[in-house]
Amino acid sequence: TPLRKWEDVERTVSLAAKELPVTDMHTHLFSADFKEQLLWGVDELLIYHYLTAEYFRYSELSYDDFWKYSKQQQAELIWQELFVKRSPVSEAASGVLTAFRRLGLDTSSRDINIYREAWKNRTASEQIDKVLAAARVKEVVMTNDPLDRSEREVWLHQGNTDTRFLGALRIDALLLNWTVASAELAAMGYQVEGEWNDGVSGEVRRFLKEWSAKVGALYIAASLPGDVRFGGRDHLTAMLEEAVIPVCLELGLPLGLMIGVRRQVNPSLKLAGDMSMKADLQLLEAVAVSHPDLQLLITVLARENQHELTVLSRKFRNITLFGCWWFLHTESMIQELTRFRTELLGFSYIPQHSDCRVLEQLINKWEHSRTVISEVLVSKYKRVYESGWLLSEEDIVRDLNEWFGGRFAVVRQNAAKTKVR
Ligand code: REL
Ligand code: ZN
Repeated sequence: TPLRKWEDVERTVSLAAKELPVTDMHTHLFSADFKEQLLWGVDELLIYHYLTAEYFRYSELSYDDFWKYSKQQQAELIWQELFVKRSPVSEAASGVLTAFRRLGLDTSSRDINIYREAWKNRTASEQIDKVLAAARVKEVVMTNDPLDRSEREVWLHQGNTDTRFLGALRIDALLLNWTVASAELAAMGYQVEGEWNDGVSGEVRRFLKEWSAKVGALYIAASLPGDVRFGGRDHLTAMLEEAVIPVCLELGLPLGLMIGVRRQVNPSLKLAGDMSMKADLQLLEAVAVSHPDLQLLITVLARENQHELTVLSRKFRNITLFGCWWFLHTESMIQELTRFRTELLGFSYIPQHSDCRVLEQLINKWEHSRTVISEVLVSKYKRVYESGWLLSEEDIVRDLNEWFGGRFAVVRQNAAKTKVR
């Protein structure tokens, strides 16, 4: 039934955007099977690398001294600097409060121990249930790197038993650090020593197939710096052409590329020391045009590349852009990006992923994003409504579902068409 009153359209959108379940297609979270690799709780929230970086804007402590402290002590220092000495207004700091509040904590206290106390007796599994329910996240895609020994151990034993957590095979080292990757592959029993040749690429393909199966990968992915190019006689091109792309096509999996990170501009900041850089989208264009059957899930980190990527997506139906990544995951950037992406692509993209590293962040990252997505959609519907087009609740739910998981599923279905049985 059509909603005749504009107020009803507005209300329906805002309710549906709040309530509809989402698939979070890129996170750094793990299921409880991964034990301490699943980060959750008050101290982990506070030492999130986004907040560590903000802490050093104020603190005069040396980096070395900070890193010598325990996680609890680091969390206390950050709490003091970012929540007590001044108000927590940044995206990352205010996000902590959103998560606390939605999980039922009384956020009027400035005493960190009150918050710690509240979750003291929780188990990881209980917290996962509470968080997924509060965030209305139905599926969480992990980032799975078999070259990481502690993660590999889990996969070699019980693996992941929680069906709400899904796998994605991460291959940064294969593309960017072959010295390290080949040593690790050799340690796992793959014959990759010596020159790059057909035998070596065959072994890499075997690794990719075996481990995609083991982690139940929905896609294969990597983050790349902005200056890598495709098509020359370099390692990255050979790895993509001879191993990664053929395996994606054979298994029917999309390739995810996250482009535009400059790692470790300040190594003293550790995980917080990475920077964004403007990317040369030649790589993406060249891969898209030479492999029309390969589905590409793409996000770029530089704001300067956003318009170009959106336009490029219109040219290639095998490119699906996703998310407002990292430094773009802020209220104003999500607003800007979602607005013009919708203007150029309608519903044919994935507006957001969370990139969470700490479980409870699913709540704030999705709540803040849902609000912006809802505002943008309302403003776009407004024009349609004023042209006399009537929207029903079913239309609204259908449209939002396409953004909240439908598009991601379509990309995977399209990728599966090349699967060799
Ligand atoms: O997947 C990636 O490469 C990045 O998202 C991460 O490296 C980054 O540290 C993450 O926490 C950003 O949100
Ligand atoms: Zn990430």
